[in-house]
Amino acid sequence: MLSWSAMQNTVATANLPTNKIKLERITIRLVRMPLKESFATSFGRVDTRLIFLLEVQGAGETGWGEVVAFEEPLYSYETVQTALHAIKDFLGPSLLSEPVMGLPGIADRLERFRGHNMAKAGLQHAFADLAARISNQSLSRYLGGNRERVAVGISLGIQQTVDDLLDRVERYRALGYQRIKLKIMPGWDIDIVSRVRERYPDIVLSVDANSAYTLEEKDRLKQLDAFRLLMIEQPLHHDDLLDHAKLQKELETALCLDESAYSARQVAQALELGSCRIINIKVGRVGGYTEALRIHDLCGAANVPVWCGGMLESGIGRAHNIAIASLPGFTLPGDISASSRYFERDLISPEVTVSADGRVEVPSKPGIGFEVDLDYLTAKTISTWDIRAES
Ligand code: OSB
Ligand code: MG
Repeated sequence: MLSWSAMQNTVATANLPTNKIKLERITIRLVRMPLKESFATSFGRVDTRLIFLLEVQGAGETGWGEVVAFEEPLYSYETVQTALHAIKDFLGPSLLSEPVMGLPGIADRLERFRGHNMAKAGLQHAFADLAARISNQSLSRYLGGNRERVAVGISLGIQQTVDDLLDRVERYRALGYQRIKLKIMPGWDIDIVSRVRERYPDIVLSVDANSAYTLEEKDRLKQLDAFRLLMIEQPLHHDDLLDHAKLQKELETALCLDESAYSARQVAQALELGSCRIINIKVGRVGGYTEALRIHDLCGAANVPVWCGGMLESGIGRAHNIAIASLPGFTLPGDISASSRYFERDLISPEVTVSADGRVEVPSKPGIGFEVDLDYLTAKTISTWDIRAES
């Protein structure tokens, strides 16, 4: 395995363009989008998304990004309001002060500000879309992606009854999703996984606990070994590595880190400790594309598969997920579902669709490759702010 220092300048990040771009304006929009169906996890329930959009302007082009934070600090400490504060008061102005030299230049500029990964990632999203459009290439190509389609799975929230869950497994399996992930928590775990596995002996199945267990409950988690799961995602504390390593030694099933894998440094340490055998990459959680690419490369060097996680994004965030999932190391299906799974109507056109064989097409048009539906977006916008370069 490559040492941490050898990974500082990695293949994918080294290939990112560093041409100079002057950013002129950053526009923030908060857009209210109710979910068609509420999404319940071990940390709480989400009924509606306050979607945080960033639009950056420079060199006559526009780039779009999404800050994936929720309204409440339950999945992570970041919220819509902390991201608003961080971007308006610190991160945004720092990008407008002088031209930036590509994504690596953005990362350098933001590095001195600690934390606020989702806020930083939203800015990297918007810049990457802009830079890809300026160079007239797809975001996928700009980032080093090489797939025309990405494999997708679905994440099913905790339901009222086992029958409700079985209905949804049937519905999404029939729609083609290649992997089904069940949210679990103590009391909604062994029995429901057993029922799903019994009815569907052959589907690719995984579970995600969002940190709902402690190492003391390892005997319960060991029972999951009976169900041939692809992985158990983030069973233990949200920033733990050591207990996950202890648990992984006692399990046959691969562990996957989500919440704990918030930086390349953290992932390098997880791999050295043996905390997991799979990594979920969310560009938001890790603070942007530059860090996501580092994680992609270091997992590749260690033969650890990665896949793209989701945060119930609007089509704009989802377009970014499709682009990163087109990189070669993303060998497992992502949590990238069709627009219609989340919303009555999405903010982009065309909407994201999933083929009968469980794939989403990677757009080849410049930037994110989808049109932003400005009329609909404006109708749903609750507030906006402009940040401009001081002249
Ligand atoms: O842990 O992966 C997670 C949704 C919200 C917060 C955390 C998670 C999730 C999902 C759904 O699993 C992913 C999606 O469909 O966007
Ligand atoms: Mg997760």
